[in-house]
Amino acid sequence: MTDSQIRRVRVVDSHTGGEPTRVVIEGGPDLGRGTMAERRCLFRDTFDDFRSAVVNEPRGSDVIVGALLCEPVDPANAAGVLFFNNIGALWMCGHGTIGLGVTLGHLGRIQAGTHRLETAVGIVTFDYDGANQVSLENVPSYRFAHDVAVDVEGLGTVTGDIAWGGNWFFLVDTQNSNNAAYPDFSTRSDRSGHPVAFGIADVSRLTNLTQRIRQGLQSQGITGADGGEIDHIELFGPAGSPENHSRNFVLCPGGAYDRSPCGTGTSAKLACLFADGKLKPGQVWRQESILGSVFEGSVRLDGDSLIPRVTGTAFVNAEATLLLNPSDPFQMGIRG
Ligand code: PYC
Repeated sequence: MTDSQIRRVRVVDSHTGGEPTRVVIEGGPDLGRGTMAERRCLFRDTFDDFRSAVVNEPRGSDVIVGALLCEPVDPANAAGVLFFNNIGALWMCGHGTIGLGVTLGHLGRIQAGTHRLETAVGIVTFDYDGANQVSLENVPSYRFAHDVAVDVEGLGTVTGDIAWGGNWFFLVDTQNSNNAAYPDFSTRSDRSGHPVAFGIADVSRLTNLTQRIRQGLQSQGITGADGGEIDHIELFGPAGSPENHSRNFVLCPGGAYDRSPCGTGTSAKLACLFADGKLKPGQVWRQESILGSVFEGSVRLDGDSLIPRVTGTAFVNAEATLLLNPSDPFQMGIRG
């Protein structure tokens, strides 16, 4: 094997509230100059090997979200981006947008200020503070269905909302009157008597539970608009810190849980709170992840569209060159 036969892919890794993002800055496939939605189809259908090589083991792990940096269609925009994970292409990714903003700043490709990003679901605007903080204005988000009952194997009937926040979510308030009776959703009390929802020790139990909720949705034909597959499940319970409003646990499509509060999931939550009259435009919602990391959210109205704003911080933690060696049987990653 000569050195010239080894493909080199340059990446920058970061994490946003504990959730990793791997931005491909060089060596990715040529997807042409179509829209990001068109390039997403091409990427999904033709370059799945490349996706797996970047995020899957042995180089990556189930939790890494990849972000392929693309030339934007409109040169006035900062970049185009396609997000992907251990099983396929994502539509949008909030923590990944925060990670990408900080990565572009780290690379000197953007300065502090407001920037526009082309994604597969539309333009996302973000404010970058020049260091580690990004506030993104997501695509319009909305609640699609309220109080949807799903039969869950080994549990019973769970009630939740279906909402779009750039991906499809099923959102379960573990404390509402339909769900709170299940021991799986019971809270504990900390030393001061404050109710504590789930924590890191509950991850395998909650992963199993949310996977069963997802299976229930699939087998009962419950979807988002236009048959959109609901591939993210989000549980909510009391926050660990009195400064925050809620804690979540988010199951991602490939079976990993989101270490951050999930940017698209927080957007979906904001849309549900707004629909319930519990959040007014400009009011702040502090969403905690299962690790305790926080996104601050709010909404504004643009005509009839609800635009979520999500603020979080990210830290760059590696710059690397991936080597794809044709003689390595796992050069393209391990696929399930
Ligand atoms: O932050 O939107 C998000 C996200 C989606 C999947 C993992 N993180």
